[in-house]
Amino acid sequence: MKDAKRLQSLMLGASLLMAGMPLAVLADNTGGPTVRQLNLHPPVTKIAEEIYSLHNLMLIICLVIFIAVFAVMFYSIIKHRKSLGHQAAKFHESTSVEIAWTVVPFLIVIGMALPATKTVVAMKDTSNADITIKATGMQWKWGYNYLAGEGEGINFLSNLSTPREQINNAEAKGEHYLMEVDNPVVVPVNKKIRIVLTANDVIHSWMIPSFGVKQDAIPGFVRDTWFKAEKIGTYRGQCVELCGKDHAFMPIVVNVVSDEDYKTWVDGKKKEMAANVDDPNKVWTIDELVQRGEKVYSSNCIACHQANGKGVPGSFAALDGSPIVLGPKKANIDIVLHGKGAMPAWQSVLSETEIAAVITYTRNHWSNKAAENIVQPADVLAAK
Ligand code: HEC
Ligand SMILES: [Cu+2]
Repeated sequence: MKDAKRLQSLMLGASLLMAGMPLAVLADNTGGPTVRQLNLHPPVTKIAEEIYSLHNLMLIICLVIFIAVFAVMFYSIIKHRKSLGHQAAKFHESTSVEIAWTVVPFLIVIGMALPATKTVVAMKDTSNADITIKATGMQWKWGYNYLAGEGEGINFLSNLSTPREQINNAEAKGEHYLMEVDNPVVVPVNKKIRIVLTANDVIHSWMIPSFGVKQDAIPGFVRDTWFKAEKIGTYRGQCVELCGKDHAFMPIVVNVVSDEDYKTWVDGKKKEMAANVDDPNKVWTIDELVQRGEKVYSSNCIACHQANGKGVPGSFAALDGSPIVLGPKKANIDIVLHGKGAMPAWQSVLSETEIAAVITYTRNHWSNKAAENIVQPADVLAAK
């Protein structure tokens, strides 16, 4: 009885020590990994908090078992050693020992599983969300569609914004190296956000450590998860399923803002989208298309086909000198719209104008001079 009391206070002391320490160390960190980081990220959701205390609890239980088992073992070895003249007890089968070593681990496992199950069940409860956002994993970026709740209809692509010079060591690395994007997800604080996940090509995974959220995005399946951030700030994560060559280059950034800031962002984003809607019947000049196409190319195609249009031999086809790019425009439009093998389909990702622009660009850039050198949005619309 006395021993049990002592054990209890030991555990309490240890857990207090562990709970207080890491948060102070990581106080300035808002998501990305830090140099020599030792502990989990500071939690900003209830679930992340529960995961954190479960982690500490399990660690303490393991530590106590470790100490107890080794204490008994060393005590037995030393106390009963041969040099003391100890005689081995000669018995076979002991019902009481067998019951003890079955019941005690069983109780320990139950004691660990009960609180863990409670948290896992809460993690899966995506009902009654205030806002639903679809996140689509793509090689190598994330697409976001606000499906329901305030901001419904907003959609955008979120690309790595770290400059290539930093990646190639031509420039000093920035503060959020490889953990920054051009278009972060924005959500209001203290609202339940449901994230619906899928993927376009291979399996990706969406993770924000501070939210306690990690869910695979699987092509052809729809999975969901949720979070309710309780603190305004910028939180960062990464794709955590090895998804190919640029797996390290598809970070996730979520800005948690106040209700008013969220309203302002929604208004701004809607205006921006309205201004960007392209009329597919507009007739463009070749210069306009090439100019626009260059931007589309560098944010969507460059990872595979490369800046020099030579692709990666054996993996990604060259566009410079490609018979498809130089041939009739119909086949070129088809492959960009519908994809082929490892080449993604772009019809639901890019607008008709963007597709027409990027095709026109590839037909007139590098050494390419296609006979049918211009593709209009109307051509793309007709091919859909
Ligand atoms: C994830 C890598 C990837 C991305 C991103 C990508 N492509 Fe491709 N692309 C490929 C692969 C692989 C092929 C070869 C497909 C095949 O023939 O099986 C290909 C083939 C092509 C072809 C046909 C070339 C030929 O000679 O076979 C064109 C045209 C093309 N891509 C245009 C584009 C454009 C335009 C974009 C950007 C909007 C783009 N691709 C983005 C991987 C990619
Ligand atoms: Cu990925």
